[in-house]
Amino acid sequence: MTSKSYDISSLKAQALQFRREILETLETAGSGHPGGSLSAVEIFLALYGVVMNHRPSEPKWEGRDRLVVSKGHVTPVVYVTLANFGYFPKDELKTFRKFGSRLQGHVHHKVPGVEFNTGSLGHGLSYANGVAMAARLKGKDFRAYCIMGDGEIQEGSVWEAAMSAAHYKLDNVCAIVDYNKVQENGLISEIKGLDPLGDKWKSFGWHVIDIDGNDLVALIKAFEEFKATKGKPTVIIANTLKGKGVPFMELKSAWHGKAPNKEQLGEALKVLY
Ligand SMILES: Cc1ncc(C[n+]2csc(CCOP(=O)(O)OP(=O)(O)O)c2C)c(N)n1
Ligand SMILES: [Mg+2]
Repeated sequence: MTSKSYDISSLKAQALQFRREILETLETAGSGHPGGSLSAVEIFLALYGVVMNHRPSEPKWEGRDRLVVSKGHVTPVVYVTLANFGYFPKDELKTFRKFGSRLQGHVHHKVPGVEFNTGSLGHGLSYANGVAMAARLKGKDFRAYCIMGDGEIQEGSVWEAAMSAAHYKLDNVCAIVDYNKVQENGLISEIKGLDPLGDKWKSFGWHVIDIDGNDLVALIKAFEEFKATKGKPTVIIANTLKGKGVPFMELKSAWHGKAPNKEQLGEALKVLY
């Protein structure tokens, strides 16, 4: 099935609203990961709003496309997205990371809409491969999407999975690298550079699409190209900005895993774009 029709100005307004809610959720919790959540807002919005086949009222519907959030620490963007699409009440976001809440710091399958527990980086793509193989074996047309961080793909297990997907010609797998240029403790380019990243994936047998990953139209087009690509898996290298939308958080590893306090939240909401 092709993507749903969409209105770009309402999607952009929704992206801004997601960013606001991510920041508020983090401030209420007092901990969590803003940087890699803010960079990935458009990726999540494109997938849930336009690209994926899914039914919020029936999260386990067999025909659904599966999204594996391999960088499992970005629960603020995952839960804000799922709540906005009706997987659970929005009010529940206030319980994020609180004792007894199902909304914990890393994604968990007990939350409606979450496919697979992650948190230990480097495992999601193997799982997505399994989902894609299951679709093939069952003769179903659902697809597997897997979002990974740029720091995450320094893990060797990612490249083992990349080899497998190409070997089995899993054209129903789409990996998305949130190339936000920053990992936990600094810049990717200074810690362990990835470039030429597209060439690496290409040499592993993947179809490569390199785009501005904060551009909703570019993302939606890229996902269409994935759906039309046969005989090999697709990777979308989504060039984003860690902390996107809050200038004082942008490209700052200090905001990888730190919640804004009340004052910082107020400031962030004032300058948010
Ligand atoms: C196997 C493993 N090693 C280390 C960590 C700790 N850790 C959590 S997030 C993170 C940085 C990930 O960076 P990146 O993939 O670039 O994520 P993003 O920038 O999207 O937040 C690290 C090292 C982990 N969760 N799992
Ligand atoms: Mg990163």
